[in-house]
Amino acid sequence: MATQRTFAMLKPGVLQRRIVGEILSRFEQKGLNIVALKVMSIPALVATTHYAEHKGKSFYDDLIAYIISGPVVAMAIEGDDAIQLVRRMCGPTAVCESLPGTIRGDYCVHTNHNIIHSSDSPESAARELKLFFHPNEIVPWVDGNAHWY
Ligand code: FUP
Repeated sequence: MATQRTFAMLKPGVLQRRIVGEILSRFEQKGLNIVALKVMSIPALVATTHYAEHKGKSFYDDLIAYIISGPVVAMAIEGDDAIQLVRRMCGPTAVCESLPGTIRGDYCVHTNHNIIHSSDSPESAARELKLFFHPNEIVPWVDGNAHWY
């Protein structure tokens, strides 16, 4: 197991639904460390950079419009194998494939509003953390109970 840092983002609507705390609790209870956290409106340039791989796809314009339509909660999460672990906790992109017990499986029914993003590889994590956070906004910390999880 290697300690990794990943990027995750609660999408527009999560703040309004007042379920931010519930979702953050899942990461805390799992034993992962939240090392950066902020509420922000995504600038259009950041949105198009973040989702550049989808440019030209049928859902792209709606995706950009949605992601800049309201505030998001951006975070950096650290822990052993954090990138794959957080992806698994989120569930698959298509909500109909997201099992109960996953965040997408428990909190949404529409794939285009699938409430959370998380990085899918070490390369994506590095790129996305740099896009959303200034280095001094990421504050690693040590959990004295880490060996119990
Ligand atoms: P993910 O890595 O799980 O966030 O998924 P993708 O990068 O493939 O997709 C990014 C976002 O585009 C999804 F979260 C939702 C949206 N999307 C659609 O609306 N329709 C699709 O068919 C695929 C993705």
